[in-house]
Amino acid sequence: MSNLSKKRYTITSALPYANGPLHIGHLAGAYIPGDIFVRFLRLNNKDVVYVCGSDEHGAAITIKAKKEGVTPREIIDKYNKQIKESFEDFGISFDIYHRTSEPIHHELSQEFFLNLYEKGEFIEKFSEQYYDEEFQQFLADRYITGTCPHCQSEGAYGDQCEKCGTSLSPTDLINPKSTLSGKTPILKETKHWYLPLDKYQPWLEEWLIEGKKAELKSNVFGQCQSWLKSGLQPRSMTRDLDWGVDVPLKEAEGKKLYVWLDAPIGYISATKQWALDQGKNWEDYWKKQHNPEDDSSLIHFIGKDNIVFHCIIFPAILHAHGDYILPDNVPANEFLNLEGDKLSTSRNHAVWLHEYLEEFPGKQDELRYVLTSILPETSDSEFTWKDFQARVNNELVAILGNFVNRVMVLSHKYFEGKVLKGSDYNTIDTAVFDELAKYPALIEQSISNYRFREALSHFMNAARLGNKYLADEEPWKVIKTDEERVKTVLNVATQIVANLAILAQPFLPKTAGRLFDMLQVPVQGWEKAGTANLITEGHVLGEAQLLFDKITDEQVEFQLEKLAAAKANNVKAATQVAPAKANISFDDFMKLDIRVGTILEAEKVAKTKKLLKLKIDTGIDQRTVVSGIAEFFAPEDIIGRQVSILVNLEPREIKGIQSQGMILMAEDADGRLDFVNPQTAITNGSVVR
Ligand code: B3M
Ligand code: ZN
Repeated sequence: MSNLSKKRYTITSALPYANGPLHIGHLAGAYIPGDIFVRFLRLNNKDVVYVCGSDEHGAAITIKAKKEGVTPREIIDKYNKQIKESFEDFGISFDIYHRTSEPIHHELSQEFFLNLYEKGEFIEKFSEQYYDEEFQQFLADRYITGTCPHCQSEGAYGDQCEKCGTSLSPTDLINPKSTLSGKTPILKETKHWYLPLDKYQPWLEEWLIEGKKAELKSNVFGQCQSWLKSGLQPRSMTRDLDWGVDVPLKEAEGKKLYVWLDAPIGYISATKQWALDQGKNWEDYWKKQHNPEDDSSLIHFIGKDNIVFHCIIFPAILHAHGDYILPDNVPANEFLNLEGDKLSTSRNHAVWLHEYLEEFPGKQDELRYVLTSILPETSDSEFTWKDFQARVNNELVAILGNFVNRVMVLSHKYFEGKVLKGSDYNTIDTAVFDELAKYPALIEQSISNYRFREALSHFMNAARLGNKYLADEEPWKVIKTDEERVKTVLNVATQIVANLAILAQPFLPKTAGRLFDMLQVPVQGWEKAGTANLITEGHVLGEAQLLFDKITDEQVEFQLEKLAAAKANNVKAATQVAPAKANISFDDFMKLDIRVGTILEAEKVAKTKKLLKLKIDTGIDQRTVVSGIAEFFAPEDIIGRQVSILVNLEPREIKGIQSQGMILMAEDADGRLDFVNPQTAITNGSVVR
């Protein structure tokens, strides 16, 4: 119980990047564990705030925007909405789901930066950084790719090689290329503000390694230890980017805060907003001065790829600031795999939450149950649809659902839904109650140690206890000879159902609600769990409803086919190339007049999704061309680009605009477009042949 001895809890789950929908890997990493924990705390009348929100800065967002040819703002608005709705529908019980693009967050992040700046905590360093001359932009780590110096594989990023996992800095890459222009970037001097993590190393060793050895999960402790062993380096807290929180210094114009500086501060700004909305004081949940007796606990639920940020960098920032409490624990999970393969957004190898919710309406608890049973708590684990089906059918339906249903149906059949008491409890009954009384403490012990799989299996054992009791006592047979005994058996069984309703709340909130509803009793807190008289004699039960139904083979097949189709699509996209057309004569070819031109102006054509109206300097003249590229390129991003343009195509009217020529584009099997342009700047009007 030691972990749960605090009065107040500030609980966070990682802020998902608003650059794509949620999948089951996210749920199993940071959200289901956080939600179980929080629901448990609330049941125990703790003062809890559970915060989350979208992480809306960083290269994750701008790269996605580039890919979709829209602005970062459009990306974050789209995915924030989708993610928020999925969480709500699924039943993750955040007190607030906030956004790091909100002004209150920008202000607080800047305040943090200035606080550290004024204390002289930062080291200012000039460094050479890769710069894309064509795009006139410094390149964030993720905007540079090249060959990994360790494993020699292509396509490693400036911060990490995803093939061998090595963390890199951009200058480590062999043959670096800008992902913006595709060209080799140059090194250019720039100034940045570094957090001297090396300076905090001794403090971290004491606070984290010595102080938390006993509490941290072994996978978390191991990672922290190896980070510290290899020696911490100063890390830049600012970036040359055009999307993010402005660095609040005159001399840093155009620079932004490092996303991993502002994102965890998002937990605090979310709390601030929540407190404003609820008439609470946010400082109670975050500030040392408000917790003189150390009565607030801060706990971060995350996936394993975020450990260093939550265990080392963010605590170092909080420590340097000085006013804030530090995390008590960071129960990070490992990764969840799917059908024998890594979950992958880009390969569409995933179970998307919004799709699940549509395809299995009302079955939130089924997914919660299965994911909780297989949480990657200490090592990676795997989700398969067959296993999903088996766990739902053999456990939820056959044990929990079956037990509850029999109790309800028999009570109605024999006693019109009345809970009665016949003959006295016999030794079997009292043994069952004794057994039942153990579960609340068992579950509490597991939850307080972040062992949610184990906690759930205790809960299911309580359901098994009920199921077995009913099977052994056979009220459907005894009714013929001893009605008084049947009254008692169903009374005992109903008390078990009421206990299950309480115990189910952290794990299966929807089901718990339905149980209370069926029993026609008000929702009860944890303190009542384990007791034998939750339902008084004479109480009338509500209608019996089926809690769960079976997952069919067809449903499993459908899901497997979907995954197979995604796989086939990837293969097709990788290999599908249109066959060559019939030969033409050289003279025919020479009829085409293709020139290099520069895009001078670009704007969306009103009421169309695909069209941009471009003004092109062709060297010969300046002319208007309508081009179907709006889904891939934002107008402001392509001004100044050189393109190839067919200048002697007959003018055509498109949406009321005279289009004089055609921009040449490369198109892949998925319909993705890219410009066909010269690799170095060349005079407009140059002939392409
Ligand atoms: N958005 C990274 C991720 O989704 C990041 C977490 C931020 S938590 C402050 O993996
Ligand atoms: Zn590598």
